[in-house]
Amino acid sequence: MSATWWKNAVVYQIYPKSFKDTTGNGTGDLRGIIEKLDYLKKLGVDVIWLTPIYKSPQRDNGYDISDYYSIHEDYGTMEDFDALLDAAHQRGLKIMMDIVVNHTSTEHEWFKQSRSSKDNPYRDFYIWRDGKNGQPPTNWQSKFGGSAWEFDEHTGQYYLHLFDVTQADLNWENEKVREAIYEMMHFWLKKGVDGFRLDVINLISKDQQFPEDDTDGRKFYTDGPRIHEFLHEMNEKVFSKYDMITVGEMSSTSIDNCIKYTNPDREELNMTFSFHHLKVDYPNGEKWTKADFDFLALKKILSDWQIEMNRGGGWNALFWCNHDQPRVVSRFGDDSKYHTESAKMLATAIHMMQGTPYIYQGEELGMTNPNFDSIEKYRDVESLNMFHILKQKGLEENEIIEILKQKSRDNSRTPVQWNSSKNAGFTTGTPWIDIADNYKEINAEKVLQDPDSIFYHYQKLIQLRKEYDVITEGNYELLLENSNDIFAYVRTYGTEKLLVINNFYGKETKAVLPSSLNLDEWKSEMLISNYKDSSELRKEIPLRPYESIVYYLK
Ligand code: TEU
Repeated sequence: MSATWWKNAVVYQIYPKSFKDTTGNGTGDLRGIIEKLDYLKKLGVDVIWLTPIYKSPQRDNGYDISDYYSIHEDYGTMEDFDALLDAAHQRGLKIMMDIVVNHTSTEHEWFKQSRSSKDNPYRDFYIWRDGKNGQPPTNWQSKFGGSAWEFDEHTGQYYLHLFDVTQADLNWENEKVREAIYEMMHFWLKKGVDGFRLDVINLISKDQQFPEDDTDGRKFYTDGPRIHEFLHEMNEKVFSKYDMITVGEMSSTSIDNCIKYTNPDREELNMTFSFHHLKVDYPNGEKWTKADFDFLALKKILSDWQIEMNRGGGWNALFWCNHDQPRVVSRFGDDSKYHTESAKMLATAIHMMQGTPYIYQGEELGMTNPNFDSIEKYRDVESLNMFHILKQKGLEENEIIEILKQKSRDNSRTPVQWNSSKNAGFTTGTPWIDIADNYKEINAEKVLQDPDSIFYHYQKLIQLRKEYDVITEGNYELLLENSNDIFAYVRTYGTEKLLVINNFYGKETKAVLPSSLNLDEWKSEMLISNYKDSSELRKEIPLRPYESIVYYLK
């Protein structure tokens, strides 16, 4: 296997809490994942990324870790984990762990020690500062709303938490913290896990002046002063010792930094998730408002990342969805009238780009946002915080619910719809969060029986990636840049081309291809489409609602 096997691998993300419950406690578990490995094998993915399964009070569904060395009891035991790892490896599937080291839970032993006194040896494991005239040390804001500093009466200082108040930021300036984290990483790698997804890893280096500005402070810790040094050290001390895959989750980053993170010469990470393309429905940067997406901005952002990352020798992680984002078919497609067509179109649009694709559980079924219509149905800490903050700002409850229906992270956290039986076959108990009520129409049992389903479309896209080098290697060029409904691009690798044409809307349209493509000089073959009788390649291609076609040219 080549050292860069991850370049044509496909990753499947599992959010264990909502995947498959085998005990009837309403929460998914590791045994449930084992049950479904053959299903994933059938889909054709190579790697499974598990969101955090460590011991945790679950304030942020496991992104608040209280012990890196044990498994959260609802998910099972370390024996179950070992069994999962074995069962996955037997099938040639790799397992990627989610590593959360920007912060720990305040229930972590390190924090308990740290909080206990100013001279405790663990005090400097976290970021403690004095207040200013009874106010927090800086105006920095938590990503989940409110100040990023929490006053702790016991020692009269504030600690930093960029996320929930129970997620205290670790002090990466402290070498002992770094050593303790590397040791923990070795523990999991020695067990045999195959890779890491590193949570908000570009936030770990804070500007030690702790300055203020007129925004939320993010520029003082995003891609911070020592970040590349820390990642290089992590690579040297840990990653370089194993054949593994690493992906960094990058909050509000830049292309330049992502090139640095992923250009192999720098020895930091293999690839990065960046989120700019998923902010095209945040008007003026504001997430908490109801808005349509800006299609031209979406094309431009994806294209810039394709072109610039390639030019700089970096590598993208490709994705539409994860456990923090709404369901893609509800967001950029049409989850009612053109459910299947638009779900397949979106899959093609992202899978034919350069990078390593990630499929989020249920995406291959076309799962939708659940449209939860009362606050009691929401579970996510960010959604619940924002509900109160928006209410204080004077919004009516029903207006806020409309926003949450579009933006809440719970949209993608409802249980996987396995079949049409009670609770969608997810659990025999009471699910920890409601199941979307369309599970009788949208479920795994159904898609597996239908050769034209979204599932088999994903399966085909994965197979194509294994067969055609141009998908992994080809240069990217955007076509029809100003089209308001078509997203078309061409990939070129030596004497091969891939032409990818997607109608992003529910109206008929026509792609008029530029003469610079010299279509007469190529032989073309249609590789995949989401309609039975799509047009052959020609200068003008008629497109039906959400029609998506890929041609291979040689
Ligand atoms: O998310 C980091 C992050 O910045 C987001 O995608 C976040 O959900 C968004 O800004 C909220 O508006 C990661 C995890 O994926 C997320 O689930 C965790 O809550 C967060 O880190 C803290 O660990």
